[in-house]
Formats: sequence, C-alpha cells, structure tokens
Amino acid sequence: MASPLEQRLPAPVLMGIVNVTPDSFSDGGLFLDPGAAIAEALEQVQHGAAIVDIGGESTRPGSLGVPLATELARVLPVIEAVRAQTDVPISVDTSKAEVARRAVAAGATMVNDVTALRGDPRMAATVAEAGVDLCLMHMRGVPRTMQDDPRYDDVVAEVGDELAARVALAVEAGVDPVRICVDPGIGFGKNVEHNLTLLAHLPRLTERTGRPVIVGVSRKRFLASLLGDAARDRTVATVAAGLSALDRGAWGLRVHDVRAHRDALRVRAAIEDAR
Ligand code: PMM
Repeated sequence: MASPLEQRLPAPVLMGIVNVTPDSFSDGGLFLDPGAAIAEALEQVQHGAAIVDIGGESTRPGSLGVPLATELARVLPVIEAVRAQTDVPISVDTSKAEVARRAVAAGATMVNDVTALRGDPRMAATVAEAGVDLCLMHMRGVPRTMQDDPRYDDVVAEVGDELAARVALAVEAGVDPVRICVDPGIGFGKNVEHNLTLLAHLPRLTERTGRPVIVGVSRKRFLASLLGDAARDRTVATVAAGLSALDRGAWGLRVHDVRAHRDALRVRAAIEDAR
C-alpha cells in the first residue's frame, strides 16, 4: 500500500497549473509552445509548487474537447521534459484513459480527472493499474452546457454524496483509497452562490468523502462577479479565496500564480508559529 497522499505531500499543497492549450480561460495560448510550458512548470516548482498539473484540453464553459492525438502531442513532451529535470510530482489533467496511461509512462504520478471517471469507461482501471494518485473533481453536466442554469437542493450534500460515490467506484476498480483526493469543482455546473456555499462548507466535504480536498478557484469567473469587474486582475481575489479554503481544512489549492500563494502561505505560517 502506498503512503497516504497527505503524508507524502503535507498540507498546504500548491498544485501549479500548466495549460498546454490555445483556449483555457485564463492562460489559454500562453503555454501552447512546449518550451514555454516546460519553463513555466519549472518556475512553478522553484516558487514552491508541490505538484504541477499539466493539461492539454480546455474545460472552460462552452468548450468542446480535443482529439486524443492533439491532447497527447500537447502534454507528453512537456511531462517528459519536466520529469527529466525535476522529481516534482506531476499530475496530468485529463479525462481520457489513453492520455493518462501515456502520461504515467512519461513520468506523471497523478491523474486529475475533471469528470471523476465519467469521461472514459476505461479510466478507473487505467489509474488502478498505473498505481498513481487520483484527483476526482465534481462536475454537474458537461463543459459545453454546464453553466446553463445549474440547480441543487443542497449543493454541499449533493456534491459530497456524488464525490463519495466516485471515490467508492474508484476503490472498487482497484485504486488505493489513500491515493485519492477530491475537488468540489468550483465553477463546473455551479453558480456564484453554489461556489460560495461549497467554499464555506469544505469541512463537510472532507467529512463526507474521508479524503483530502483540493480546491481550484484560481482566476475563476465567480471572483470577477464578486469584484464587479470582469477585466480586473484576479490574483488577490484568488489568494483570499484560497486562504479561506485552507482555513476550512482544504489540503491543497490548484493555482496559476504559485509565487503569490507561496508568499501568502509564508505569512500565514509565521503567524501560526507565533501563537
Ligand atoms: N479547473 C479547471 C481545470 N481543471 N481540475 C481540478 N482538479 N479542479 C479545478 O477546479 C479545475 C481543474 C479549469 O480551468 P483552468 O485550468 O484554466 O483553471
């Protein structure tokens, strides 16, 4: 049995985002060139990323997905090069089993699946066989239509129950439970109020799933609606939401701006140490 995720990677974990895509909502196009993506990943490691999350398919609201060959061509060279230059845990952000399998062969040690194993019937067995870590994210619907009037009676209970069911399914397929983390999927089939309610009640998700919780609020649209200005830089708002999530027991934060979070965490830790 592997040692538990939270022991290998103690909280607070910063998961740096590297989107090798032309169209991700905030960094789309910036790292489509493999050299730029590799440099970004290595810089994130220098700035304190405990995991780098490399993805080749945008999941922004309205997006359609990319063919297998395109996704492989985007992520594999980046994963191989990052693995050759550092031993940082590498996560592959994909919902395709074949991408996961090839990414693990290239050096990835975690699969981050925004469909929580729904996107590809072979994903659960692939992750089990690969013996890697797994992040299960909650999504209501599919990216193309998920923001068209999402509804819940009790968003925290429903997201918690659905994630717990996905954890159970992964374990049944042979994934080691101590290698699984869960993610409420901020902005994935959720309106502003749903996102805020989930962030306010993170301990219930940890309780319900029994797994460490990672949170992805980085630069997301709901922050702009709180700020009342879609064009404004969202870094400060992102860090504030992230610290709040950590105060509510989150294990990790999936972020674009690793250095800004590292600074915030240093200050937070110094204050904690002085108690
Ligand atoms: N958000 C995006 C993509 N992948 N994975 C996890 N686990 N959690 C998230 O919130 C999440 C994700 C959205 O797009 P981005 O890569 O541009 O932030």
